[in-house]
Amino acid sequence: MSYLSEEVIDDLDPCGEGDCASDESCETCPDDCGGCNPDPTPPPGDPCEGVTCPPDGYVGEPYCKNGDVYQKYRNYYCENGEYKYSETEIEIDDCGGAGCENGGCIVDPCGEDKDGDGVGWRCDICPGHDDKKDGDNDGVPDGCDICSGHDDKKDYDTDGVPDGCDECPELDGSSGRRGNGCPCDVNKKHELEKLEKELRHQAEIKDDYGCRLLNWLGFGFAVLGIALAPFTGGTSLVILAPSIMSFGGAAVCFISSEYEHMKASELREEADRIGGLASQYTDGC
Ligand SMILES: [Ca+2]
Ligand SMILES: [Ca+2]
Ligand SMILES: [Ca+2]
Ligand SMILES: [Ca+2]
Repeated sequence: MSYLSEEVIDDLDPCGEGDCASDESCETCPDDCGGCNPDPTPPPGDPCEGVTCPPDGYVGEPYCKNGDVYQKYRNYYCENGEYKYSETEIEIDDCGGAGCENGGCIVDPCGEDKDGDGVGWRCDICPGHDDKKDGDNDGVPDGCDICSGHDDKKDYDTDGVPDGCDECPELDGSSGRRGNGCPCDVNKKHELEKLEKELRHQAEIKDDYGCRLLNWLGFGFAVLGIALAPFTGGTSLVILAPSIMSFGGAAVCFISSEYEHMKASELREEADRIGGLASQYTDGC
């Protein structure tokens, strides 16, 4: 704090004594403080003023690096009136371990492996199960085996039930409801059973001596009738017809011409085959 009045200070530090006091300036006391400078030189203009840099952005093609995808990013700036740029490397795609190829992540065409068996979901043979486990080695993974322990690809009657599990391996069971590979056709079953019965009946006739005799007699009379026909004007055939019917064609001893040529043993074999076929048709469907 000053205890002196301004007048006293002025007196002590008058302008012109050679010392530029704090209350003096180039304007108030050029003698002590020197003349004021002329107008200062205006600062130079900004050289970057008016310079327009291109927009920042990615340049060049993406490329692979460390298994991921990178691309250069260019930042523009102005220096001394000229635009310049710096480039940085930016990871634009994380390939997540799948690897990078030709500037892009390697994409598995099979897609993501959702069940963890090493096969992408689009290529899974058996989604939700391990495709590599195939105990019966038929190419169908255990989890999707239709007929475990057998070759699913063997399906003789192509009804979708593999031979190994098809109770009717030679009959298309796609119409059946039990899924056992057997068809559902009651009419067919009855038709076959009827045929089997007829075959066994015909075999019995063939074995029956009495019937054989009757049939031979009937045949003999028929031949005789035909032989006499020219002499009797055909009337003998008419006369003999009832006899032929009563002997050869009589009731239980009539052999259908359809089975005439077959032996009794052959008829029984055929009956067995037809019977087996009939038993394969599902009943009560
Ligand atoms: Ca899989
Ligand atoms: Ca299998
Ligand atoms: Ca089958
Ligand atoms: Ca079948």
